[in-house]
Amino acid sequence: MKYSMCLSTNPAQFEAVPFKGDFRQNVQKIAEMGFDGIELAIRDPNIIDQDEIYSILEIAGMQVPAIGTGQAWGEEGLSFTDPDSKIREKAIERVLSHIDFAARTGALIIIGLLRGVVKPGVTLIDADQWLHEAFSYCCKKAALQDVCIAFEPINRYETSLLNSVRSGLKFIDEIGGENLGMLLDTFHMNIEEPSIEESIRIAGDRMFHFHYADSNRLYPGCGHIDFRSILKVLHRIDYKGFLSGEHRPDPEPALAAAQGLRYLRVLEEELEEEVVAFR
Ligand code: LER
Ligand code: MN
Repeated sequence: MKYSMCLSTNPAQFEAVPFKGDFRQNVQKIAEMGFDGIELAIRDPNIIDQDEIYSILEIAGMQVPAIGTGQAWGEEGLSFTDPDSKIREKAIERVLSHIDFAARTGALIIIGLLRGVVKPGVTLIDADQWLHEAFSYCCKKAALQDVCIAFEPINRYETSLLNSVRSGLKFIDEIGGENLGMLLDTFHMNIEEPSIEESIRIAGDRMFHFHYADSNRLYPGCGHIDFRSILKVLHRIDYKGFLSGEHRPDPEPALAAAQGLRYLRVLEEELEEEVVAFR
């Protein structure tokens, strides 16, 4: 499997991004740990030096599998389902402003928290319509530059819209388009799915990206999620994307990232040995 680690280009309140702060130094650290890539969390592509970021990543030999957009919700309250049409428009514009840099880095664009929540006074019918319109529009624009979008089901405590993998799959089927797929996150699936393995199987090749964290959102091995059986299913469905670490930075970012990566790689080695022994 290919592994990446989440890194924010700007300060952010969201706790499950292990790396924030000095960008160059963090890229260096993540590369030295043996990750294959870096998932960037970018609040606003217009406030970062895209050329500098691109060159730091290129020099470090780090691929960029995905760009997270959730900080526009977390830091600025932008969303596709806000009752204020200006806020909805701003949220759509923000996604469109990610497309050029995503195309340049070969990254897909994650839309998770940016869907928003059903706010008081808004009907589910309205929220659903706004969501469909926003996704259809963003996906069409992204397709013009061969950029993919990954929709992330998020647990019920963070949003009232589209919590389960099944509801997410139905949603992306309604929108349609080759460039729209799913992002599955073990932390959310542990809360919402009857069986994480079965949900991964159902998503199959519609799964474009994957977030890992344990049940307590610490690095893998700290909670009760069965990563061995998850890795088995990922191998079985021949998942070719990245597994991206989106977990809390405890006890310390570099230690957490390195331990999580090591835990998953050891499990993969053990599974490989099992296959060899079985032959
Ligand atoms: C939020 O909990 C999350 O998992 C992020 O990936 C959302 O964009
Ligand atoms: Mn996630």
